[in-house]
Amino acid sequence: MSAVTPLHPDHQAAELRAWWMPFTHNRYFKAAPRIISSAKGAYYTLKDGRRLFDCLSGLWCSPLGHSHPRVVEAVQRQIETLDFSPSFQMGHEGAFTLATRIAALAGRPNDRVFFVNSGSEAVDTALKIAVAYHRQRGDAARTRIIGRERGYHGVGMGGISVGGMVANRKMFSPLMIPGVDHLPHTYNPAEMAYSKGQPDWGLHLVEELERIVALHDASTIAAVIVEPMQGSTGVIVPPKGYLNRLREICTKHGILLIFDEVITGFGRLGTPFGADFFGVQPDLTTFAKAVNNATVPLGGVIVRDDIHQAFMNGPDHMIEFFHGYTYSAHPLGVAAALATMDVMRDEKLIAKAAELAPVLERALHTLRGEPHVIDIRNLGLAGAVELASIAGKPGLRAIQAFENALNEGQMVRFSGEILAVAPPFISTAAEVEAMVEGIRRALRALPA
Ligand code: PXG
Repeated sequence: MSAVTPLHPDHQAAELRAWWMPFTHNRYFKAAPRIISSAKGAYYTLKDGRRLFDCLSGLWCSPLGHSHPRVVEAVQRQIETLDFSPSFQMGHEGAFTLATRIAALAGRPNDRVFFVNSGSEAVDTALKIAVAYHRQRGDAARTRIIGRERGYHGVGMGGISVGGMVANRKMFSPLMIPGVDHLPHTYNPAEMAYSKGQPDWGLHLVEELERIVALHDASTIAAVIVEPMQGSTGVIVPPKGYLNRLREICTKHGILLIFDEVITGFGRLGTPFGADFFGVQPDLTTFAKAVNNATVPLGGVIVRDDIHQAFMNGPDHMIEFFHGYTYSAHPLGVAAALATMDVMRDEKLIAKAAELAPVLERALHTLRGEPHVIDIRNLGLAGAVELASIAGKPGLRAIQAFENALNEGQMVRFSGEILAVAPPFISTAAEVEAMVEGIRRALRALPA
């Protein structure tokens, strides 16, 4: 007797066999594949001809829509001029320009930017900088990192360790970095269901950091890492005052505060960074995704100047930080980022996201009372609709809603029982409203 699930005939189709798809129900997908063939602006076209509105801006990463002509042109020009440039012991001008512009956009013109190729690498890099910084200062016992339940910080060994999504952790427990603890998540539907924007309830939960500090002693803690708004776990919005208080507690104990802004960076909340939205400055900021509209993989870490300075000692000819990637500051990624930032500035797209945010909030909350809906949350140009599970089949309801939405021309994101939306900044108000009406019909078409 074999414990292996027999292959559905389609799984054996030569063209679908080899790619083991990431974060995907591979067997389910390959039984009924959904193949994207092209994208332009806010719409995808599938191989079967269907045209779909891009409700999540790719995977939260393409706020300009797809193939923006200025980004396309910049990448084309770059590939003809300098397709690759080593960034170990050499540099190219675009990377210096981009670092300067990102620090300026963040309102931190004196700070430094370290480039990587993904959000996961940005997180692992930030954790390394945090621990190494304390060591550089002679405070080498500060090694612990505090994450948060339901946090998502990518899939590197550091990221899954500080992250708080159980499925991403349970199979890999022996690989976790030691000395990590977690704050409780702040989601409590009994207290905050259907909140618009930041919930009034939950500020007290931040005091758990004091308890964790008392348990381990501040002298052992290097950093706290949180997403200003938890994105992947379904738009979990921080309670009013939570991040301000988190900042206070970290400062009081000499603990670095890392904001993982892979989703909230570059305009998603209608401000350049989440830090601007909440009026709370972290010490380190990770970014990726929207920095270059996801045209070419690129991410990075913004580092407070004095943290960088702590590494600048020893002989000048010595490497100060033994870290980096072959593709750090890849010229194509950099060119795409410079063009993306130009477009955001010239088309005032961050202000556009801020203008669309109330349109999304109003429309999304009209789904209250639709079949199986148990909560609706929103912040900036992002929102989530949570559905009640089918008894004994967790996750299936959201898949069905996702498939129904595809039939309505809407490509939403689902995860667990949550539908998430974060439309492109170039969307019109009418498109945002049409997206919500498509979701409404998708919900009404669900089995009882
Ligand atoms: N940090 C945060 C806050 C993220 O949201 C990562 C790190 C990792 O980034 P990379 O580039 O390594 O994937 C992320 C990624 C979703 C979804 O549907 C979210 C992410 C990625 C894919 C899908 O919510 N976030």
